[in-house]
Amino acid sequence: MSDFSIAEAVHNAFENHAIVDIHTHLYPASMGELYLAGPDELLTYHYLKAECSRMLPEGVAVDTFNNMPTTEQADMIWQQLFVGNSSPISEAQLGIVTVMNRLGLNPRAKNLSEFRAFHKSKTPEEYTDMVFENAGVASVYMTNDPLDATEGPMWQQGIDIDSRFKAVLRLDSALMNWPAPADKLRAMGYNVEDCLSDKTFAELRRYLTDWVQKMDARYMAISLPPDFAYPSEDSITQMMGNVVYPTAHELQIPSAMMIGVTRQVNPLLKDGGDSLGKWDIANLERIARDWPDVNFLITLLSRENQHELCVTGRKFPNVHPFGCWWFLNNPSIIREITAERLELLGTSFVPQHSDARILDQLLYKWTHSIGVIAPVFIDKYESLCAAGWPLTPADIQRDIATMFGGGKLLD
Ligand code: FIX
Ligand code: ZN
Repeated sequence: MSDFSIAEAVHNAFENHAIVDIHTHLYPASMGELYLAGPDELLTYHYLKAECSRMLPEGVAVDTFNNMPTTEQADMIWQQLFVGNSSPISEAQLGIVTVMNRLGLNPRAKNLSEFRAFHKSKTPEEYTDMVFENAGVASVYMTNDPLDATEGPMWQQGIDIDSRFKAVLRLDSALMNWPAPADKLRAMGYNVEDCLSDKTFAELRRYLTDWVQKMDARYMAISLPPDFAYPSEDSITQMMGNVVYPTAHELQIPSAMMIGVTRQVNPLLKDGGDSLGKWDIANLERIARDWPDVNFLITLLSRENQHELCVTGRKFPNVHPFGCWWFLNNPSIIREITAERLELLGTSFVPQHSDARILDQLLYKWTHSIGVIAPVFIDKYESLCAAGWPLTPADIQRDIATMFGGGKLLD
């Protein structure tokens, strides 16, 4: 047995450590319309839009609701999912309640006027400082896309980025559904061809290299469908094998693959219309084997892929599981995934990322995750002591700081 309270030491370790959040869709205030915060953006998060699409007032059609102006949509979501006649008990609904409580607001308010007034009372910079401080977050990794019509010009013109926001080069828009992206890339000066030629691959490698350097991107990321196969003649596989993995190897930065998303299964729900599927993890075995010097950050969207991802991590040291992504970011599943990862991988993984899109979400996504993850760590440390290991609070602080500080690959 230990001569100190393990539970207290674990809670202190989280209290004393400011989190590095390695995957989000957050942007600093300097990025203008990309910076999203406050009640209207929070309430119209696509998780809540999807849930409200199931509980609309009589006579309101799903596509009518999903096409409403943001403020009107936020008011309807507030009435249907919070004021209405059922408890806000889903994870996304609970999240809003947590955010409002942490901001000192009344979650049973009849409307959003108090929250809107509170949000308006602070500048974006003040709001950012308050949320980072209150959430215990040190830094967040963004999702950056040079081909995005709003974001691309910001980088071209030069922009000041708050040092708490780290860049990540996102590749979906440049590599998926080839040759759809070709015109945009040519307009940026990359002489790609519509066919998958060596010239196209070379120009795309130049695009990746240029933009990793321009953004000081810490890794490259792409989301891939459950039928992504390697090897294969599919264009996306050709892109990964001839462009992404060689560039990751040359620049010595991780390649993050987020696999299992089926985009727009219901387009009526817009950004809430994506779903999931199970991936054949034998593809990862082949990728990791073919590219032993590339570090792969991997998060999979299907619960059924999680145990085999842990086993694949045991077989390939360059496979780095991270986070409980999207439909897995729910307490019952976070608990299960974290336990099996500790049992199979020890501390060699990154337990969680927030995937936050709206700044205020940091206030609930981390509170809820740590509330579930901490007891799993407490249980494992108690087993370690029972096995006879003379554990110290410093050991626990070190482990938490590493695993929630970006892991071995990121800082
Ligand atoms: O591909 C991604 O980065 C996903 O996380 C998003 O597309 C998704 O909408 C999301 O934010 C899930 O939490
Ligand atoms: Zn994401």
